[in-house]
Amino acid sequence: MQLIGYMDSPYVRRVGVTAQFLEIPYEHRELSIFRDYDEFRKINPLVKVPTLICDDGQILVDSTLIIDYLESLAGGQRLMPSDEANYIRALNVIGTSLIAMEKAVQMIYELKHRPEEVQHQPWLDRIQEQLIEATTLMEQSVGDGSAWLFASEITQADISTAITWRFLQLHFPQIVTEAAHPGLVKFSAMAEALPEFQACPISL
Ligand SMILES: N[C@@H](CCC(=O)N[C@@H](CS)C(=O)NCC(=O)O)C(=O)O
Repeated sequence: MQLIGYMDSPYVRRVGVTAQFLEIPYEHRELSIFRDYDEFRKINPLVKVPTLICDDGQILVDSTLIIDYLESLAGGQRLMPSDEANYIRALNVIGTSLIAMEKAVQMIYELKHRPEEVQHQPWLDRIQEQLIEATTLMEQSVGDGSAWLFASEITQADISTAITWRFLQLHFPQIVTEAAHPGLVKFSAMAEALPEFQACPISL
């Protein structure tokens, strides 16, 4: 099984870290959707990361779907709370972090891949506002950041939140500041210290 994409993509990293927690081995292949476009296209014409090449050669995209598949490989072991109320809360937190990732990626594409003369400031303002709102919700979820969201067990909600914060700090530390998000700073440090996170370092 091959996981394609750099860990600088939060979507790739959440798949990588999840595979580590589930103890599912994979070969990691660093290909860029921009710099390696032609090579990537030959493997997956959708040119999206993460791309997972399964052992039977089938190709999967979308981090949430890939995680679903990994959990099936792990005998149905899920990094989710088992009781219903907490399960719904975990889905809510994961959804929020996925929106934060999406808005940050949209901002990067607007600012780095669209020429300045055709950038649309009202759209940028809107994405930035959504990003800030999502990060505020993430901060509220982690509280003071000293414990996992659902007591002792780490869940996908913790993984996705921590990965999102690290990604935001790489790209937008002036917009979503450490000073305004002390809980996330502490929470992220706790997560990044784990071997499963350290096995998926971000290479820039
Ligand atoms: N919903 C997808 C989003 C993945 C995504 O947008 N990845 C970005 C890189 S961070 C990408 O492939 N961009 C290239 C493109 O959209 O064409 C997921 O969860 O995997």
